[in-house]
Amino acid sequence: MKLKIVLITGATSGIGKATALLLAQNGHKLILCGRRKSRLDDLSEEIRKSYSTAVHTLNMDLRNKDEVFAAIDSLPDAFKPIDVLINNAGLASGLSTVDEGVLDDWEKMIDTNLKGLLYMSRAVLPLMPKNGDGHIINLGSIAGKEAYINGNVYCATKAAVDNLTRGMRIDLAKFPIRVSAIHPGAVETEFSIVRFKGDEERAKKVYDGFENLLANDCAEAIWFILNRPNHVNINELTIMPTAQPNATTILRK
Ligand code: NDP
Ligand code: 8X3
Repeated sequence: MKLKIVLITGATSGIGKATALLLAQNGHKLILCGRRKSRLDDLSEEIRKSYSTAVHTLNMDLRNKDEVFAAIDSLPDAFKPIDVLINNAGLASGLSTVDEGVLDDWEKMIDTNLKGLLYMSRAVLPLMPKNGDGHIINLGSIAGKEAYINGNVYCATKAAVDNLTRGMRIDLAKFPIRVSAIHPGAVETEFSIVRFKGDEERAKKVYDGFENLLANDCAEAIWFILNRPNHVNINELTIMPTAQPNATTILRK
């Protein structure tokens, strides 16, 4: 695969960070985004030292459209022709039935998982080359394919990402810009710590007694998608732990 400029949202942790490291190992030039500046600084330092790859960081909150557009506007010319956008940042906040739902949690999820993804895509698209190298990969979830108990709004945001991916693919085929999605099951990252608002003990229990996916399993799937020739688009990959045959079934020892 030719060397590309790749923007990854949510690169400070989990799947985004693993993807950044895998792409850096392979020489790609990276733009890394997230709210936690010290994490962005540490990761870019690690990448520069270990792989001598060019890295630029954008410290911003995806929920704030002015911040998103200003951040993209601030890119040095050398980072502007963004070939690949990985819309990875996202979160679940809380786990409760819809009748007891916390409005602030709903807004966080809708604003990050859906509106943030849209803002970033809209800001980046004018910069993407229209020569066949452009590619967007969205992070959906098995939660967007199947609803599960108490998942309501999180599942709805991921179902929206799933259908938005289909719409984007139709709209952008004319350039052509490829559009793909990955839909993982349970991956042990900071996801559950965030969902349970810092309760690490409760988060750990989500992954007890079975072999969950690792962030790197998702990074490798992204790598596979990106490495297809320009005439091949992987529309989507659903990636599950073997012990999790669907969203609601986990075989624990
Ligand atoms: P992590 O919590 O480890 O990482 C989430 C990333 O998103 C962080 O880098 C975080 O950065 C970033 N982020 C969250 N909110 C914002 C925001 N408002 N602005 C900018 N960045 C933000 O979780 P994962 O790596 O697991 O999650 C990555 C994606 O994968 C998400 O979209 C998630 O929904 C999806 N997914 C996860 C699964 C799992 O089981 N873990 C399964 C299926 C899908 P920071 O806090 O520094 O801003
Ligand atoms: C994250 C996976 O099943 O915990 O999207 O919602 S799940």
